[in-house]
Amino acid sequence: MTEHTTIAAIATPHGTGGVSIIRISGEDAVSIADRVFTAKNGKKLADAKSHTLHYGWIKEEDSVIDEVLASVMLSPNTFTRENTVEINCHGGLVVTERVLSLLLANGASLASPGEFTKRAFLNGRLDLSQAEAVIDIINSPSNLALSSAANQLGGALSEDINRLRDTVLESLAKINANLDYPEEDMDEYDSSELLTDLEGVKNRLAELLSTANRGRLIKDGIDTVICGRPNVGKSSVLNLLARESRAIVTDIAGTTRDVIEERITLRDIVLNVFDTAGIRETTDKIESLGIDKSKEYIEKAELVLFVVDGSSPLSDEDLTLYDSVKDKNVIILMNKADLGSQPENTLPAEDTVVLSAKTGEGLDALSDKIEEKFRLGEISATNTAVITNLRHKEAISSASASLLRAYDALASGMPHDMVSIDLVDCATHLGEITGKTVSEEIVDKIFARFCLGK
Ligand SMILES: Nc1nc2c(ncn2[C@@H]2O[C@H](COP(=O)(O)OP(=O)(O)OP(=O)(O)O)[C@@H](O)[C@H]2O)c(=O)[nH]1
Ligand SMILES: [Mg+2]
Repeated sequence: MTEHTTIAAIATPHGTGGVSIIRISGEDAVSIADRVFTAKNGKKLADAKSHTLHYGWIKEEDSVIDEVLASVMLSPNTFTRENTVEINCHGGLVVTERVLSLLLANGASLASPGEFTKRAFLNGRLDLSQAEAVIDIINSPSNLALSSAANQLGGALSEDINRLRDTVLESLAKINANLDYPEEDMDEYDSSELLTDLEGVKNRLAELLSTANRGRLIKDGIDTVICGRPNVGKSSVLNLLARESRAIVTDIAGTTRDVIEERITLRDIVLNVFDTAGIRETTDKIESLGIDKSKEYIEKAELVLFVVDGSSPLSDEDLTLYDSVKDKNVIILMNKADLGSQPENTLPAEDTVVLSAKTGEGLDALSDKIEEKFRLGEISATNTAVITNLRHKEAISSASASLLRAYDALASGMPHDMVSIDLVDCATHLGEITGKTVSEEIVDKIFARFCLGK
């Protein structure tokens, strides 16, 4: 499956900066670079040792385009496992584009999005889940998401999956050996032994699946709706979380009409926060449309921050509203704590955080409460594989279903040959994660989501 073209692309973001990097990968990377690069010491890059850095100029005919550093990294010890040259030029839009077009005019092809990483995968440098981790590292919204992606790039998930797949394949091989040579006096691979082998796989798959929901929240964020009566300080809470004046705040009830969305990071928790219109009976047409929207968003929320004005006694409206959200994942924010002590109330204390949107008091307690509700602490503590990718979750879920079928059939005394097909399915689904058993179409889809130059 090795590609023979040599590809080039700008690896740094489109814009101006100190330095831009143009990456070239493929058999002819060094010779193409030599056509446009003149070293100060007059030597050719073709004569350079691997992993060396060279100072010189990119020239078009005899005119200098830029003063650059070129690094030469020879196959196989590179990211793509191919010969690679990286040109560090000055970080201007025009100069970077000029260097790239010069390389394209001298024999390189423009890389498609993700093509460097795709080559790393095709050449066996990374498996598919590690390649996917590369894009997750780039897109990590928080430290927690980053460490889980780095863990995956390091091979934590692949090792786990390979080990499970090997166990399934070994069990299959033993079953087949018994079926193929029943007359040979081989050790009978009995059902209880088979069940024990598969039980370990079954339990680990269940464990991995149980991390998937939290994994998704780490990566994509928790959809969070701030709701409550008008004027209790919902928009002020949004502004506190966003650390900027994102929403209009006034002392007039009914200030927020439309839903305001903001992605925020609280410690390591990513929240997709929606500030909504305060809910009350109203004859104002615009406000009432806003209230309908509030209710729609509450319906879809994964977390509801229910705000009340903690400086005054709760109203019947507060309590009715709380009743309508109490079956969701709710945290009650007793806001305006700076205005004085909290009157007694009947809302569940274990779900309550005392907060002041004005002073920021209570923000730590809110972070603690969210971590506790979504059990995010366990993930940062364990450092083992966490399923953050929907494709992986689906594959594990299918593998687990096939395995369970095989396991249950064996446990109920079915003959071994009846379960082979489910075990083959299980191994195939596990192989989809690491790319051992995956279609070219899926591989193409995965890499198409990458950015240019990666
Ligand atoms: N002292 C104090 N005042 C607050 C606090 N939070 C909000 N306020 C004030 O309460 C009033 C209403 O704040 P908003 O954030 O606009 O309230 P809201 O819930 O978004 O209101 P609507 O959009 O109308 O539903 C404003 O005058 C804020 O300054 C707080 O923690 N302490
Ligand atoms: Mg508001």
